[in-house]
Amino acid sequence: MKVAVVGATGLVGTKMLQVLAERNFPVTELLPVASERSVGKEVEFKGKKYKVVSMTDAIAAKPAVAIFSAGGGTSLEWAPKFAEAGITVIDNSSAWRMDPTKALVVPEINADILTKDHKIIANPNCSTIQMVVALNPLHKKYNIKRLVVSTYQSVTGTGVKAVTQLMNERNGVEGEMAYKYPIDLNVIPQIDVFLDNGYTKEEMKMVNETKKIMRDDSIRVTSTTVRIPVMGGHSESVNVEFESDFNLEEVRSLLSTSPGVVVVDDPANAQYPMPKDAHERDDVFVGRLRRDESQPNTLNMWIVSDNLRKGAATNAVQIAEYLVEKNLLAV
Ligand code: A2P
Ligand code: 11C
Repeated sequence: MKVAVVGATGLVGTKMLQVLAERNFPVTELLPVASERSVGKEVEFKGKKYKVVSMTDAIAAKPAVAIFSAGGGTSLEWAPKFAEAGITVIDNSSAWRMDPTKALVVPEINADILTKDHKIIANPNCSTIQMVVALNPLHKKYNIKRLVVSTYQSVTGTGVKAVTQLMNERNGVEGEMAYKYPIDLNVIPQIDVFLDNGYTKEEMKMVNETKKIMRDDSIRVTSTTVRIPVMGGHSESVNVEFESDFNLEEVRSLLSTSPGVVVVDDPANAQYPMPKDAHERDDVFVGRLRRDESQPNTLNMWIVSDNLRKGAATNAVQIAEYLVEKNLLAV
């Protein structure tokens, strides 16, 4: 199958290539796409070099699927052009996520909504994906009323520039700043721009995307998203209030048997999820499971995942795998 990866020279695009190769996605021809300035450059896939092509050439080659990770503006402009040519787009940007005509998919939760007519499919925000993978099995059992989430997000969520800023600061080298403030030895309680309601765009993504993916607008969500000097892997402290009471052992067992979830929760032996252990893993790691003793029916949990993998590339490739399995690709 012909596969286009748009944004193939970027941080997430490079991870897309790695994940496509690792999972042995049936790629017969790869079309790496990037901006005009990168056309002709080479990227590596399964030990072979491929030349970067332009958007127009990629559309003309009619891939079955195009996985986009080249920013919202690029997706808004180009995804419809691919879709018009019959190419199914899986888009990693925020451009289409809240469009009511577009599916926002985490395969473990709602891939069943996909049909052949979905030509632009949105991949959710990384911090949302890892949270809903862990929460959906609990929602099905106990009905979530309200979520209070605080995040601890890696600099890789911002891109190459932020990784460079952190390394420069660590090495005492002057350089371009991805953030307004130093990130090493610091914590920045702002991810993306502020909106009129005082929340950041990242915080509102967590609120809105969660309801859409879990197909339940009644879940109340409030979020504080924070950047920390960690190189890979987002962490989240989540306080979950259910409609009804829960059994902590049952919660543990539900999570342990849920696809994509690994429970690491052994306080006596100081075992809990940490970003350094989630690095290059596809799972969502859950620990610190305990009752919120301040009010009934409420659970505290700690959720960690590699933001570039399940938070971006792996989820997108899993969507593509589902489309192949269900024969939902047109070309
Ligand atoms: P390029 O390397 O040519 O700039 P990151 O988020 O890590 O910065 O990566 C962004 C990705 O999106 C890169 O592959 C980048 O290509 C690509 N990109 C940026 N603008 C465009 C565009 N207008 N058309 C196609 N690809 C683009
Ligand atoms: C971050 N979550 O960590 C962001 C990156 O909407 O896909 C991904 C932004 C998005 O900064």
